[in-house]
Amino acid sequence: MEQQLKQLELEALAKIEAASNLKELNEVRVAYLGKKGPITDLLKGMGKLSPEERPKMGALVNTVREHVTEKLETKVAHLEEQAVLEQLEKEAIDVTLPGRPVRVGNRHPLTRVVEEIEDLFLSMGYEIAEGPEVEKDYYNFEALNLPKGHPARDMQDTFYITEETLLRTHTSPVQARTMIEKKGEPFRIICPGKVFRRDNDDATHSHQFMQVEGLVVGENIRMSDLKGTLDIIAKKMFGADREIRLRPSFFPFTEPSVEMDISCFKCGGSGCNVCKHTGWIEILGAGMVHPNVLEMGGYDPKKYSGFAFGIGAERIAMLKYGVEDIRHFYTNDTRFISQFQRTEG
Ligand code: FA5
Repeated sequence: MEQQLKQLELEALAKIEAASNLKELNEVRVAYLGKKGPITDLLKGMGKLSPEERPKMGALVNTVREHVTEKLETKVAHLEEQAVLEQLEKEAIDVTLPGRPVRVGNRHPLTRVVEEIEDLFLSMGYEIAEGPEVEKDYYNFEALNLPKGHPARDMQDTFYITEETLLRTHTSPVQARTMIEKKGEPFRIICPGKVFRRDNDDATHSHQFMQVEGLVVGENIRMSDLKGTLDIIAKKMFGADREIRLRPSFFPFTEPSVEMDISCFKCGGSGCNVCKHTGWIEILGAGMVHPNVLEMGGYDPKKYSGFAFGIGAERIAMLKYGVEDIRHFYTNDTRFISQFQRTEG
């Protein structure tokens, strides 16, 4: 029996050695140490041995079982480690491979135009002002010399929330608000922001669009100051060789009022489809602040004067980037927006 046990141990150890995976090892475990295995059989046969032999054989069986178990466990640990190493090898990351490109967004062309205008005016000592998009009728119209029932209100119909509250039709209410806030002190501001009108949407009109308002109030502010400032805007936005032209116009809050054209940047003034063969393109409304508006804002029109302008940001962006339909700005089609990536300047 002792001989038989030694033989079994050698066999089992050899099979463990030869096993090349966990499945084979498990088969060896079941075959030799399992309930139906030869070692268990031997233990069962112990009853037939003489009482003197029994403890010796019992100890021997246990030693064999321990050897086999130990060897099995060592081999299992080895195979598991092997498996982890193989997996690591297989899944190794090649850090020298080029990375997957990350899609980087870019600024919307309208944001870019507004920021360009802001930078220009900040560099000239202007402050940036803000005002509410849901505005009082008083600031949007009345404080701008447009009392209730004034016919010029028809030019800017809007969305009313109540009789007295509306979506602002232009950024000009910020003129009235800033004058009250500044309490008679001279100032220079620009105010970019969203405005709303009950206009039908088409290629050049939208019910919501952006304006940038400008307002300077102080002593001795003259029409020539306005003209010089507008000239700087035109050259900054459309190139150093742009000429400007002021045409008489009408706004109830400025007197005199003008509309500014720039010489066509495409044809240089000789006439093309961009300028509708006139050589000039209209880009903004402006004028000297009306004395009534100054007075309502708390400034003495005999001492103070001022100029103001209102730029349509979409109009500038359309001209600058050659966009033929204003609706492209609002549909959030990334194919449109991503075209402006390379013009970053
Ligand atoms: C005004 O809104 C005046 N507040 C501008 C102003 C300010 C004049 C200060 C004097 C002093 P107007 O209604 O012309 O003016 O609009 C100004 C600009 O907004 C236009 O030149 C145009 O570029 C743009 N605009 C007007 N309506 C629309 C619209 N429906 N969609 C897109 N842009 C528009």
